Amino acid sequence: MVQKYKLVLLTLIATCSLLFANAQTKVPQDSIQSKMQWFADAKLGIFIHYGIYAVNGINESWSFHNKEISYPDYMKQLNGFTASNYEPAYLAGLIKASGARYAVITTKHHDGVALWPTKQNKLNVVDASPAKRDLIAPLFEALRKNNIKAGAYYSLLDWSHPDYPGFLKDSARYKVKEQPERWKKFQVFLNGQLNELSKNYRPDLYWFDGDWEHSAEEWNATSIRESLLKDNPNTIINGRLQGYGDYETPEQNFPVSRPSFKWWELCMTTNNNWGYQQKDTAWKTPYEVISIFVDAVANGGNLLLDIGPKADGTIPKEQVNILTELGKWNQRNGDAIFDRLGGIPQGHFYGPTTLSKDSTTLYLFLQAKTSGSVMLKGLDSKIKSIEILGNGSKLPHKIVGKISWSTVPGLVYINVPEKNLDTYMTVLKLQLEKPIKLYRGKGGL
Ligand code: H79
Repeated sequence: MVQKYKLVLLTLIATCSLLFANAQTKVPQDSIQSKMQWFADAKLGIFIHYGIYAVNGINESWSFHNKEISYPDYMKQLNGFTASNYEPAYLAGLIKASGARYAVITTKHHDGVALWPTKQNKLNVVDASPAKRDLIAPLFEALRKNNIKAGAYYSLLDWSHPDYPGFLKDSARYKVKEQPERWKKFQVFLNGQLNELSKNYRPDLYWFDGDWEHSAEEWNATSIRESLLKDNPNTIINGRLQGYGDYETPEQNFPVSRPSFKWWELCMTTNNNWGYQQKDTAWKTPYEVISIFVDAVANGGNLLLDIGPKADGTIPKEQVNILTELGKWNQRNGDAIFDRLGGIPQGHFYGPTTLSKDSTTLYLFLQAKTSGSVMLKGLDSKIKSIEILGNGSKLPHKIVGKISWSTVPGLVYINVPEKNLDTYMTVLKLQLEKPIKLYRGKGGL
């Protein structure tokens, strides 16, 4: 019995990762090129998982769904959700200081608790918690004052709604096919909430989640997309709308080979959980976050880095530290990141790289505290100058093994001194004479 259950779970997980890996957008990429430009240039976003789950410090929504806590006990957390120290201006300042250009907050997670005064039901922190106020409007305002794009995470599935089929992991309220009218009622609710978000908050980006419980037809994904774009033609929709989003969203899993998607974003926690959990002390170090960030950008993607405020709205000090250190690194090295392109293919340099849009500048990222002679293969462009980006010190280079009668370029060796290395990750800026040309052959003549 246990074996059988395990098999079902494994199959589910395999299907799920396949779903994420193969999610192919049905949106023609050329048609959205111009509205996607800020997103492509932004590179860093901050994800905010704020909700009643921070009161007990338990898994957001999944804890009752997976029956680690009863539904009534989970909902009792509403009484402890004060948001008494929630300071949107401070939060926006912290996000700004990290270097991020967009932020995405959970307006409603799978538990159905809205952080804005929705008129569709009473399950929102204004009507049902001591917070008693809209938490979305002041944050969006503070973000926009700082020129940061404001995104709304919204769970399509709602395990609290009486007309939503799914509830606990092993039970459902009903089947859509058997009670289509009841499903229609839920859709009216869902569209009502989206209409409120769209009209009153005008998100620059929608970050849907939970689409996997129903098909594109059942969600009426095309009509959701159409109506959001009718209100704001430039809004961006993430890839979790059963094929009708604009970009892909790998979650917690790091690509090894470069994803073929035109736009993608890795969403990742700073410890092992999305929301605040006191017992989770598995913090990633600033170096780890920075190197993961660089890796995503070098592979043509963005990083959406998560923080989970405590129930009162304060940000755990470890997360403040990560954002601050990341921001200081961006101050020194952001020229190699923001508004740039993913780098050259793997094999030329043993580390991540990025390129300027005109491809006359190549940036090389040195792992850990690399010093000494680093090598670049197959560069068929003349180098004008090389400097350490963070401090401007110029570095000489040497071309090794160039055979006069061969078209194969020589190897470039750059001597990186031990002094002047960045605290976390050093960047070399190579100014080329012309747009980059690479040799990608197998040697020989
Ligand atoms: O909000 C955070 C998480 O709560 C939420 N997304 C981030 C941003 C999230 N957690 N897990 N998931 C999304 C995807 C979960 C997929 C799985 Fe499954 C659940 C894999 C196995 C069980 C869904 C159900 C797909 C297959 C079965």
